Amino acid sequence: MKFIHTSDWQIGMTFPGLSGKDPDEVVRLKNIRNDQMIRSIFECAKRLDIHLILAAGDQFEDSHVPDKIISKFLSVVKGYGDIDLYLIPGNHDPYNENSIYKRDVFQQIPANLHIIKENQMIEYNDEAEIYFTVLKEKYGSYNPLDWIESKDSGKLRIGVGHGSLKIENKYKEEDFPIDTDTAIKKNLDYLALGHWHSFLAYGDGRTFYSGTPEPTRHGEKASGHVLEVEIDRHNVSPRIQKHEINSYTWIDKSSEVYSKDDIDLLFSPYLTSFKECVLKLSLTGQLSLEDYDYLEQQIDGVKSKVSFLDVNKDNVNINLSDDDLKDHMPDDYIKNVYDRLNEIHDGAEPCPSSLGEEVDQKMCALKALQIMGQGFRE
Ligand SMILES: [Mn+2]
Repeated sequence: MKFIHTSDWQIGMTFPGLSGKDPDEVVRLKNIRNDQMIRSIFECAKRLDIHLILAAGDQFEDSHVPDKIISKFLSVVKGYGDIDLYLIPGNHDPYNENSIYKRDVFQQIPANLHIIKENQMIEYNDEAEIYFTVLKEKYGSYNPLDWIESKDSGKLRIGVGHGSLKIENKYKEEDFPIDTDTAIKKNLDYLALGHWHSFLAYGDGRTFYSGTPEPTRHGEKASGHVLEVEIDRHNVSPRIQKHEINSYTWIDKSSEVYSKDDIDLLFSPYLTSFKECVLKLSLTGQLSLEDYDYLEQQIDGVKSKVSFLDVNKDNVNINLSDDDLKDHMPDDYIKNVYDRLNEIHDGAEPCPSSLGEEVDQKMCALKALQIMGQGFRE
């Protein structure tokens, strides 16, 4: 038996963190999630000749997703009539009285879309028993898969659920904690989980998070794909293959810059037509006046190559040379201040005591040096 395991589509996400950015790019990012991402998942299934997709919750961001976006979703699903999509409500789209799935727009749905509204087992093609688990609220401190019986009929046994595996430091008590031995205790050959946005293969070899097919933020280390799952028969380990779906890459990188070479090395991957990228750079280091100007030029160059760019260069110090100081300020006074600040920053010289003990002296000196450097650039 073969199927696709996916979860956390979060259709209708609004990305408040990107407010203030280029509105056209924000619209593009949202549209890809609401349309292209869904098509890509079905196209992937079609290419692999798979006719079953199991979506493990949080297909929609919340119950306020506009009808227009839902209609689009329904028409995309309808376009792949020979591929069945079974979805369970997660904590973002729970099946409660205000559920998105109770809206009028969901009254008429394509025949290949199966929205599970109660915990239930469904026999699939006489070869598998699939246990679908439904969340009815946003938070819960119980294992949502507890209801599954562990009886053995000889058929493949698959669980679909939404919540947090009880791995130490990785879950919260109100986040639908799932005991790590659930798959084994319930005699499941495969447990398809949703809620965590990065891929995870648990050590039992049968419990998996697919992760979101399209990243939602920085820090999702292993998102952007769906899982192709193949199981020969009951009590035989599943074989898993990841397939890439994502359009956008979210990169959050910290880097040190001390020279033009460092700057070139840092920016070169993004200057060669690196589209659909949400790039965040945090820079530290020290640059000459000339190299700092070069850094700014390179940042401007990358801006037009990626979708979104955030560069924090507050911690890049401008290192003024003796010539810089001489050219701009023949008076020794500024040079003496500059040398003194450098000594404080390097720890060779104590800071004037009037600043008090609470003050981070090195940081103050660095800040002052940066202000001086900036002053020289203007
Ligand atoms: Mn969730």
